[in-house]
Amino acid sequence: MTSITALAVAAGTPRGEHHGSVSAEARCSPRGVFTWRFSVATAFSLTQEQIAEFERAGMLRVPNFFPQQTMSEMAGKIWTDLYARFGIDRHRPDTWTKERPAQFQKLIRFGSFDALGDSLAVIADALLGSGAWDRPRHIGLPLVTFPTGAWDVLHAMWHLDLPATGSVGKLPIVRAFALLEPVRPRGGGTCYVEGSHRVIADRARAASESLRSADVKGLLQAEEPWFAALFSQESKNREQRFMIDGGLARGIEVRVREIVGDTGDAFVMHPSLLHTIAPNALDRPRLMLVQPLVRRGWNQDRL
Ligand SMILES: O=C(O)CCC(=O)C(=O)O
Repeated sequence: MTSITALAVAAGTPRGEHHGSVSAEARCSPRGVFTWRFSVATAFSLTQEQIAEFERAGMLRVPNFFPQQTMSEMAGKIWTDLYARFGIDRHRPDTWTKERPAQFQKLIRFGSFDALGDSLAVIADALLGSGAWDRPRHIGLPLVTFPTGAWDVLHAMWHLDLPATGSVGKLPIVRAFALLEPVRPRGGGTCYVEGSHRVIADRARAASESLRSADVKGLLQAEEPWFAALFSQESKNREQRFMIDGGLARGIEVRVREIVGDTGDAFVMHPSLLHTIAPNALDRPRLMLVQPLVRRGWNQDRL
């Protein structure tokens, strides 16, 4: 299991509450490289319970972490962009003609989500170590899913963000999600297999090598009946079986969960956690941002 306890202690951040963004300025240089200035040091550290939860599940929800006003302004920018590019109108579901709009580079390069920088720095300090991470070149990739119809636990597109190792050393990255609007069950929130990062680390240790997504899926399919069933289109009663019953793999409890929460919630994900896109069976779009936070020296182009 990857231990982050030492990292959080090493971060040396005073224990206290994070109250969202303080005034941080981000500027975009002509080459598109952001430089940030932080005017207020933010006091935040994870509690022992939060650290234990991150280690156990591979995902940590921090409720009400990002400021509501910032979330609402960023959601507004995405809606404006969707209207300009596709004629998608926030108030007219008949115009929601793209299920998963993408290509938000213009918004990102324009710095539309840079106000998240201060809060993200707090997460990176707590999980990667104070100052031990590289400032992202650009901040915030929108994840938007309009209603797609029926919901189920998908059998396909499960993946890891990075090749997994058996190392219990330092995390190379974490991935942070920001909820710009509430995300309700079956509403398109990313699905993940709670505990899978520990199964995969254990398997990578046995293999004595790092394992890419495809390797991991092949090994789990061959060796672990619960994962073999998850990856099979033939498996029925998927919600009951994978989300309610859960299962065991290499002696570790595993279960599919959705990212579900309220506006301003942060979710932080371990890089070896198996996850996938999800359908959206509700009548509102899923609006989130995702941002990898990268340990200093790690090549960001590998993400
Ligand atoms: O929820 C989504 O759209 C998928 C997110 C994802 O797979 C990722 O960020 O790697």
